Amino acid sequence: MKFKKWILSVAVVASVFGASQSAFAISGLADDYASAVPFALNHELVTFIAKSDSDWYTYQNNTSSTQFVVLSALAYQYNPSLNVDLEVYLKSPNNSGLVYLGTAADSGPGLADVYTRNLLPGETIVWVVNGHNPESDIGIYRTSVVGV
Ligand SMILES: [Ca+2]
Ligand SMILES: [Ca+2]
Repeated sequence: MKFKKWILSVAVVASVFGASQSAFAISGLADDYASAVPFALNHELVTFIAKSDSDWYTYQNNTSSTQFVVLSALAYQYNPSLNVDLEVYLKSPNNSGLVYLGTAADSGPGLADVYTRNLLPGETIVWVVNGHNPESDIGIYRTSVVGV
């Protein structure tokens, strides 16, 4: 069941975006939680990871229902020389601290790292995109949060 859901998630990530939004950031933007970029559901961003860079993003479930969300990060246009990783945290409504949830399994260069979770009403999921090798994984990537 869990595996099936994961397969579904990947299919959704692959199909949901007709036209992606584009914004080219530079190192120094969204480098920590305080400057994290807030996402709406079913939003994708194309941006740049610099040397030793990390980019922080957040999505809050503002609805009254639990949402199953799929986070992903991958090299733009499947560039096989770029491997980005996805680290995930949770902020609950009555706790200001971040709880580390885990790092998505590494799919390797050019491929999507995917993380899924049921997000309760009010919860905020926080994800960080890093170069797999911070010294050499530099380039354009895409990241998204999709509700299934
Ligand atoms: Ca950054
Ligand atoms: Ca990776």
